[in-house]
This record gives sequence, structure tokens and C-alpha cells, in this order.
Amino acid sequence: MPNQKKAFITGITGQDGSYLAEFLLAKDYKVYGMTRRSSTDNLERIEHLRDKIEIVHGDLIDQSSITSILKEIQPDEIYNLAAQSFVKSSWSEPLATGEFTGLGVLRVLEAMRQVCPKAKFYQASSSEMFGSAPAPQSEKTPFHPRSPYAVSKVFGHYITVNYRESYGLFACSGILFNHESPRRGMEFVTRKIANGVAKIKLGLTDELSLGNLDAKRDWGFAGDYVKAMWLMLQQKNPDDYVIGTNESHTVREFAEESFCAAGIKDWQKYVKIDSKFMRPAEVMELRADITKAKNKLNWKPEIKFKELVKMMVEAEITRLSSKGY
Ligand code: NAP
Ligand code: G4F
Repeated sequence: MPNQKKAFITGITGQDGSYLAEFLLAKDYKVYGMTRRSSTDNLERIEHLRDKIEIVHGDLIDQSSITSILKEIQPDEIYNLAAQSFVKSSWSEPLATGEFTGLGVLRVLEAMRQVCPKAKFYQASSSEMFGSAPAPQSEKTPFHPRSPYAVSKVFGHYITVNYRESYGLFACSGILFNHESPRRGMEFVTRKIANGVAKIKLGLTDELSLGNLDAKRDWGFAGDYVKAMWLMLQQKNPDDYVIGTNESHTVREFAEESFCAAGIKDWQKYVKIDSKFMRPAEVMELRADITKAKNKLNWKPEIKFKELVKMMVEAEITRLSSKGY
């Protein structure tokens, strides 16, 4: 197709990568997704898109792979979503997290600067960077990262800002608060709860072990958030934006609402606290101030907390039931 826009996505096999690829395909983009070598097939989230997207092989740790891919594709837009994204693992694998989640951003930016400086760049920054800063958090809130993951994301954020200011690159940092979906990785608390509740509902287990129930998060729907990523790259000038719902709930509330969505009332008897799910340093409350995104991007979340919980629990019950459980 002449004049078809080309988008390059790192992390296409992840939750956000799959929703973003769907969103861009619907806008007639030619979509290229980078995957790293793995001994097993991990394309489950993008299986339904396999004949519509082009998979290219590379790794965030390997500068030459990223540079050659960008040189060859010459994308209009680059979405850097790849990262070691599980906060808890960043204490057990701090160096790998720093390499992928921190330095990986610089590798993509450096490749872009050298071989396609006219492209537009999106960096997947995180509300984790705010850490212990009081809620609500906006673009002006100072960072206080509380994990090796968050520290790596702060590097990724500032190197994005720095490449914009040093080289005039169109580089944006989207500071996204937690966003979830039935495609969320099983280790994250929302999917873990939805899955556990579905198993309890189907009589497959009678226990759900969790860590800190008092932590509060601003949970939105991943499908809404990929639109915000795209909108950032359609603006006249590159900038940074906070994206969330401006509502926060405790993990306890997420669990209670999930049991309620499955029609289980006496939920407390199933939930056990296990210290192995606690973190060396916790982020107690994240809640987004999305004034800037609303005013400048004309973006707002469509799906709210209760709808999100219901969607995730029902999807787990359907998935497990279809497997014959
Ligand atoms: P995810 O499901 O964990 O996906 C992470 C992706 O990164 C996967 O495709 C993974 O590939 C890829 N990846 C990891 N290391 C890599 C490497 N060395 N080289 C190439 N690819 C690599 O994460 P997500 O929830 O979609 O989040 C997307 C991005 O947004 C991440 O950067 C995350 O930190 C950030 N973020 C997420 C949230 C949220 O609430 N979801 C909020 C703020 C920011 P494999 O399949 O090979 O593992
Ligand atoms: O679901 P979580 O593991 O997500 P977390 O740490 O907030 O990080 C996610 O959101 C960030 C944006 O703010 C992203 F940047 C990051 O990549 C990731 O997508 O944990 C949420 C909360 C934490 O306070 C945790 O301590 O839930 C608490 N929690 C309580 N029990 C648990 C558990 N978390 C997990 N994963 N497992 C538990 O059993």
C-alpha cells in the first residue's frame, strides 16, 4: 500500500504489544514486532495476528540487532514496550532488569538516532517511578523509585527526555499507571486473583495466597491505554504524559470485587497471606492525575474498575471451563 505508515514494536509478545498491534492494524499501519530468541513458542497473545504482522528477531541487550532492524525497516513510529516488567523479580534479577528495562531504552534510542532520526519514539515509562511520592501523581511529581525496576524505568524516562533535548528526536515518555486485561501475565496480582477466584468457583482449589493487601493501585484497561500511546505520537510536539484512571483501590478491594463477580460472598476464608509475596520496599499508593492527557490528548479511560474486574474474572472462568475443568 503506498504511503502506508510503518510501526515498529518491541515487546510485541507482551500484554500491551498485542493490544497495540491490534490498534495499529485497525488504523492500516504495517506492523513490525521484535521478538527475542526463545526455546519455546511464546507468541500466544499475538497468534491471531500472525498473518497480519511481520516478526523480526532481536534483543534489547543486543545493539547490533536493533540497529540493523531499524535500518532495514525505516519505521515512522517506534514503540519501545519491551522490558523485564515484573517488579518483584527486579530484586532477584537487578542487573538483568537494569540491562533490559534501563539500558535497553538507550540502545533503541541510539539506533534510532543513527539510522532513522526522523521516526517518532514512544517509551513505556511507569507510575512505579513515583514510588513513595504522595498521590495523586502528575507529570510534575518528583520521582522516588522503590525497586530496581523503578530505578531502571527512571533511567529510561530521563534518557528519552535527554535524547529529545540533545538531538531534537521526536521522543515521548508515557508514564502509565497499572493497566490490566485477560492477557495480563499470570504473576501480576490482578490476573493472579482473577485466576485464583475462577479456580475456587470451579472447585479446583480452595485457597488464594497473596502478599500486601493494603497497597493501592490505579488500575485501568490495557486496551484503553494503547490508544494514549498512539495519540502521544500524533501530537505536533513530543512530550511526556501521565495515563491512568484517577481512581485507586487496594489489593483487598480487587480481591473482594473479584469474588463478588464470581458470586462468592464469604471470600475472606479463601485468602491467605504469604510473606513470600511481600516486597523489600513497597509502593503504597498510586493514583494518576490525568489532567494533561485529558486536555492535550483528549484521552480518557473508557473502562472503570468494576467493569475491568468483571471482564478479567469472567474471562478466566470461560478459559478454564473451555479446557474442560
Ligand atoms: P509484559 O507483558 O511483561 O511484556 C514485556 C515484553 O517485553 C514481552 O514481549 C517480552 O518478551 C519483552 N522483552 C523482555 N525482555 C526483552 C529483551 N531482552 N529483548 C526483547 N524483548 C524483551 O509487559 P506489558 O504489561 O505489556 O508492559 C509493556 C511495557 O510497559 C513494559 O515496558 C512495562 O514495564 C511497561 N509498563 C507496564 C504497565 C502495566 O501496568 N502493564 C504500566 C507501566 C509501564 P518475551 O515474550 O520474550 O518475554
Ligand atoms: O500486580 P503487581 O505485581 O504490579 P506492580 O508491582 O504495581 O507493577 C505493575 O504496574 C507498574 C505500573 O505501576 C508497571 F510498571 C509494572 O511493569 C507492572 O506492570 O503488584 C501490585 C500490588 C503490589 O503492591 C504488590 O505488593 O499488589 C501487591 N500484591 C499483593 N499480593 C501482590 C501480591 N503482587 C503480586 N504480583 N502477587 C501477589 O501475590
